[in-house]
Amino acid sequence: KQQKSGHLVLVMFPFQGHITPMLQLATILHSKGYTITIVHPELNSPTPSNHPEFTFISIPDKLTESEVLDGDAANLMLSLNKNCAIPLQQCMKKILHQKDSHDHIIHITAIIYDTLMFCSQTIADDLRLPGINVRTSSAATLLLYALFPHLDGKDSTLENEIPELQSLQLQHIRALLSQNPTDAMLEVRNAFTEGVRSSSAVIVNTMDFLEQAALSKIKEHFPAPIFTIGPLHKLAPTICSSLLIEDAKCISWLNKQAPKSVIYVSFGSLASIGEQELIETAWGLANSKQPFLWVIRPGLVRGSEWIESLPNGFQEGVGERGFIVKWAPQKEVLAHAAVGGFWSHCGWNSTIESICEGVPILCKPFFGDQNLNSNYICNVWKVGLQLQNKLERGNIEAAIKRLIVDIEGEEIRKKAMDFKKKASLCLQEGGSSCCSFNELTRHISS
Ligand code: BUP
Repeated sequence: KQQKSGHLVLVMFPFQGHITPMLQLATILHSKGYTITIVHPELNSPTPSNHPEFTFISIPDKLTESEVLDGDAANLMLSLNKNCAIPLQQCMKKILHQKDSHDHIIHITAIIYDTLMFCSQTIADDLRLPGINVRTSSAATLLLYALFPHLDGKDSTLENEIPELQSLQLQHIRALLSQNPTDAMLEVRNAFTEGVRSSSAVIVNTMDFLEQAALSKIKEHFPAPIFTIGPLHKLAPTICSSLLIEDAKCISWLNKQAPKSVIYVSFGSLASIGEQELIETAWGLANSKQPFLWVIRPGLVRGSEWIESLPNGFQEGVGERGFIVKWAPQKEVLAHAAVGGFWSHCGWNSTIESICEGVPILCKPFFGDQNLNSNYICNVWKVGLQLQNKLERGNIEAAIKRLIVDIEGEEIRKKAMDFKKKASLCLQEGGSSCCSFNELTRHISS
């Protein structure tokens, strides 16, 4: 049934860290009276029966198994956008020719698309519809995209030449840069920045107080209004869109642990480690003597189905002190009083979920924007510390003690708790995200 505010078509990028925030955004917009249609590629399709309030339309993505699994993110994004462009356009045209139960033509008020589904902006332009770009990563990452053309192949002296970089600290984002970016990388970057430049608005899942400096710089590079409406997971807390089943037994285990004693370990939905790194992590956790909750996702350990490569004697040695799950109810875990620290890969969702609960972070970034997020966590916001060097049991044991037991960890926790308060203020009436959300709905209706 068409609701009074308008009809929004949301286009999803099919990976965990993108599906969840998009569904959260859909839920919030629906609660404001919008009719929601979600268009998604076939890969990792969400479960429509969990959301009877939305219409779901699946489009063929023609991705091959090797494209999905070979790990080249830029090529995957290009294929996905190339393969989905025509089906997406046909789908939009079909929606525009439909009639509702009162025989009225269905209008589309705006196409709201994940920044990585950049083909959507061209389709919105062709159909003369507003295209709204959704960023599920930080504002700093967006700023970086504006700066990439000045950065590739350059050295750190540029930090002094380009003032924007002072807040980004070039030496910490080196992993995001490339001396020889591939053609695919350059094409993807251009498509991202073009998408943001031509969109009618940009939604960023962040909070003003976290990224004030980057946000004001972004405005100099991109003309579209930016709406900072995070943290989305707090605005739509009931959304569960996990591709794997959450293991709720870990909450009963957490209930038995002392306050702020547990280190929660999760490397997100995509990162992988080698067998030796798994062994070092296992002994580092065991030797720390702290209780730990560890997500070992199927696929986390390269060449291993699940936990068969855990070292002999490890599970017997840690006994009840350690709990391993395939997938955790992460937001509930981070909000639990027993959790004292989060050893994280620093994906953006995990970063803000931790900040919102005041949980200090032990950072071990793997790729992409995780390096930039880790730099912000440790050096700018000071709500975490970096796991130095490689995954080695001695480093791990020492870092966990620094975070959970030492006075240094106490200071970081105070800062993290302060951020928790600030994050909750953003969502209250008159708070920055609340105001930004109201402005967004005015923008959509204008
Ligand atoms: Br693992 C795990 N339970 O056990 P990020 C993750 N999550 O709910 P990404 C669980 O997945 P990139 C688990 O709460 C977060 O919302 C977690 O998103 C949830 O990292 C999401 O943190 C993971 O953005 O990589 O998607 O792994 O850095 O590419 O975003």
